Amino acid sequence: MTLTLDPVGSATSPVTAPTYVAPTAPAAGSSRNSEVNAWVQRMAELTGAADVHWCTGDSAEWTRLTAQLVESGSLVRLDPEWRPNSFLARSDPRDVARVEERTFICSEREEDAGPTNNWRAPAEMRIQLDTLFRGSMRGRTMFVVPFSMGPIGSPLAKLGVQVTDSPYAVLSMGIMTRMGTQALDQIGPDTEWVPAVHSVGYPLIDDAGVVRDDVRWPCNDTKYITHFPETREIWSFGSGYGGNSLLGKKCMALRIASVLARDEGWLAEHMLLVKVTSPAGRSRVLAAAFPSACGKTNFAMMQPSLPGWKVETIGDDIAWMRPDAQGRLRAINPERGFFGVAPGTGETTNPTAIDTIWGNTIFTNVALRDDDDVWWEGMTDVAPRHLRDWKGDDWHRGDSSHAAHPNGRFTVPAEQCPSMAPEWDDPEGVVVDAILFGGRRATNIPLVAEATDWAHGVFMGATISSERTAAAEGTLGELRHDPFAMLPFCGYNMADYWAHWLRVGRSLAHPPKIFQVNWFRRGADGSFLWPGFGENSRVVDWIVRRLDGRALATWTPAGHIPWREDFALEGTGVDEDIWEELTAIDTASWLAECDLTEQLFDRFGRRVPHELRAQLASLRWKLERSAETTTADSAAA
Ligand code: O2Y
Ligand code: MN
Repeated sequence: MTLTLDPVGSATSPVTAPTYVAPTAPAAGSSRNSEVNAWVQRMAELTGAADVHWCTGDSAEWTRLTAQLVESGSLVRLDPEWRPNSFLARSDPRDVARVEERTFICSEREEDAGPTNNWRAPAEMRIQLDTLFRGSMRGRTMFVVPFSMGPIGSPLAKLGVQVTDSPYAVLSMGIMTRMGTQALDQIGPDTEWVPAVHSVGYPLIDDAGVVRDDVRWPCNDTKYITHFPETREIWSFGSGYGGNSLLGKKCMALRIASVLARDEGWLAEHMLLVKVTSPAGRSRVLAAAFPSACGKTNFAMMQPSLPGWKVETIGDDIAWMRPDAQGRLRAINPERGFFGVAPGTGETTNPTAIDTIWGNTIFTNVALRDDDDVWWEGMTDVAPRHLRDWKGDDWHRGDSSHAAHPNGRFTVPAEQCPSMAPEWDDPEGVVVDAILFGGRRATNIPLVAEATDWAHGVFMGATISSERTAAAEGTLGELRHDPFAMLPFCGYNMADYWAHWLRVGRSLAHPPKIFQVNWFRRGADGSFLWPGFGENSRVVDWIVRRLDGRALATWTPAGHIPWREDFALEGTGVDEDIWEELTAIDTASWLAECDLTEQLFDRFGRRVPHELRAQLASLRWKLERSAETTTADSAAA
């Protein structure tokens, strides 16, 4: 429904910001929570929006908005025979990804944001935001988007309300969250909810009242993605893209939720969730953290190569995990859709994702085929002869430029994924049996290692790292730490977050076992040692047998690693020599890495939990001892 505001004036009559006309009674579509209504009113006044639309999230709204965006040229309707109810969006080329350098945590004290977050004083940021948002929606509709992160009514779910002037964000939030009336109904007079303000920062009427035409992808060169952890608010300005504009995802479900989780005794994590079932029919749930662009969606939708195994998807990006009354960790996927990277997703790498995106999908920054379907690098082995690239320009097979942007995306409802586990939207969540931490490591980190206990597992999570793979990212090969794969997503001081993990572990009678995995180790010739993809089911097999106490392992300073004889290698081409390389713990390079870990810890000073300093000291001691033993052994030989 649409609230009435003063008219914004014609193109020739300059106007000041429109004045909000308060409805005399709560308008249909407004909230039972008076704070929500008052906040919506304040935001409409601040932004000068021409009107206010409370989103219902129903199919009529979807049909109306998509039709409007097709009409205005912001969306291309794909051929409904190939891809029913699906659309292509092409963003402004300056607005193609999350902007970490423009992402801020505005806690009262800088040390509470910690050295890995950009920090601004809340009062200072509020002044800046007030200036930016004042009049930022002039001439536009402000959409009110109520959303639930987690199944409606789940004890683990959290509610939010986003206001936005981007219909693309509305449609995407409708796919990625439980959005609209059903979420609004959950917000009673005393219900906790997170306000999230978003503007693309492209008003259609300027301060002087001069009107301008809209553009295909409005945005602003000035961008701010800001979070206020103490007051639990999100303010995002200037970008219409992904994590910058779908505020339920990274902003709410990770940055703000990590703070809520700290205060309430649970964990908000950048983790996929899968249910794995062995040939014997025993099911286990694994949560796994990998830094961005490490193939999380592929793992979440894995087709196991090991006969008899089944992997079912619960979530591909975010897990909320809470201790239950039995002292186990219970998890939900707070999202309702996938915002997956398109390039590299193909019939061979991820056939399940390809099946998922049959329709009802918004594609962003991928290429358009002449027959009005989509294409991207890696979708098929051979590119179509002619395409329109992600910018809408002519593209011919053999051209050196990318047809799709490397961060091109598909946004699709999770329920369309054929590998979804029936429990994926169970409001009670699922019990987590194991947690995996992975990075993209060419060296040092073995294929898989089991932590000796929770504190060792937290140490593994805190030291997740990847080598830089492109010179553009810095010195090639240099180690980049991404603790818990949460570096861009932790809403408070990362060292306090480690302490929180240790605290949660102590509160669990039946904690999940923790493992470190690495699919990306390379041999001396630079080639990958492990085939990855569906073959990762062999690692899953070993992990699950470890949970059952049925797999053999060798102790190393890095944790327990598999016995080759007890690891399902047949058919992989991984021989004894390759296995040695895949699992080698080289003392000298591990000791050198300990120095880098110390440097990481030193950035946080005295806030690093003593348990993690002790883990580092113990690792060094074990490495030095194992070096002495090896030297003594070879001397004896
Ligand atoms: O660039 C963006 O806005 C998307 S980033 C993203 C999207 C889905 C899942 N994970 C990520 C990420 O960066 O971790
Ligand atoms: Mn992610």
